Amino acid sequence: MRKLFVLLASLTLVLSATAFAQSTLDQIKSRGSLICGVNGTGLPGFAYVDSDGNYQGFDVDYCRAVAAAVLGDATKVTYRGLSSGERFTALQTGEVDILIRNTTWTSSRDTGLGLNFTAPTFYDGQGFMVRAASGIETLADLDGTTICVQSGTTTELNLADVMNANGLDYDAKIAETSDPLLAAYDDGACDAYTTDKSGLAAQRTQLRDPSEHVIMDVTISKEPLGPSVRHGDDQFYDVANWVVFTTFMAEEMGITSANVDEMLVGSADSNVRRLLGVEPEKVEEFGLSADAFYNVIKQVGNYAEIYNRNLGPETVVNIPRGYNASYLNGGLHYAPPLR
Ligand SMILES: N[C@@H](CCC(=O)N[C@@H](CS)C(=O)NCC(=O)O)C(=O)O
Repeated sequence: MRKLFVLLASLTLVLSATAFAQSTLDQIKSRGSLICGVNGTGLPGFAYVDSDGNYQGFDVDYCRAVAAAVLGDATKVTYRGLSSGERFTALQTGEVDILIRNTTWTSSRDTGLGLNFTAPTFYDGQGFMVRAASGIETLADLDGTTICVQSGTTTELNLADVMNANGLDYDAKIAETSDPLLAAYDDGACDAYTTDKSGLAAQRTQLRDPSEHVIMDVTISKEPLGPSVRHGDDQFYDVANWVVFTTFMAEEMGITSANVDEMLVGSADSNVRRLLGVEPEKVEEFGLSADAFYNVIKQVGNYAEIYNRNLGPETVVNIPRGYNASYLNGGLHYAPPLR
């Protein structure tokens, strides 16, 4: 009996060690779904649950794109809604495979927190929202005001730096999640509300009367937002990074979800043929099937499609592309060669 117990215990150990040793990419494949950490409060345009109970948004589309590449099916995603404070622990402990949650790439998140960020999917910067009637226009006008700011974010740190550097006084009204802060701002408890400008555009739509509020023409930081994975997850990191590059490349090459099938059979351009897996080697080198990046474009689209669907002029958030244009149009998105 005792021997049987020891045998069972060692078997369990070996099995769990094997499970642990399995790379994230293999775990996703054997599980048949990607566990993606997204914004849990709901951020219009980026990650929110629609009236049918489905997750939607720009960040959500990148979860779907990674699932399309790894599993051949953009719907094979299990979403975990996370607050700012929860997000890094969720990734570190393996509760999620990847974090795609309006998260800024910073050095200490690379080093101390042990994350690896892919190329940014959205170049942002921190700004302020105020009541149009307040007359507040410049940073100096914020002297002596009360500012609503969320803890556990780069937002809180940048605000302190910039106000101190400019000798400006302020009272910070702080909360761990954004809902109560936004409500406090809407009720007049703060003169200004600060976060990433994309977050301002998204959250302004949730105020009682959005037209009474303006986003100031002031940007106090760089906030490159994008997906991140754990240190040591090199193969999955490469996959996630090149899924992002696939969306850039497809836009650069004029490949869309609508014409990708024509391109698949009709293109003589070897860059297109490699990306779509007609010449399979380069895609297969990632440990993916040859049609992995084709699936990203077919099922989710190129960067412009993803951007316009979620953040473009036809949407409630409507953020001009600015730095988020392709380098071909003067923006910062640029993919290295797939070869
Ligand atoms: N990009 C910044 C800020 C990210 C952030 O958490 N923004 C807020 C305001 S848009 C948010 O998502 N809040 C939702 C919540 O946690 O309640 C960071 O990575 O620290």
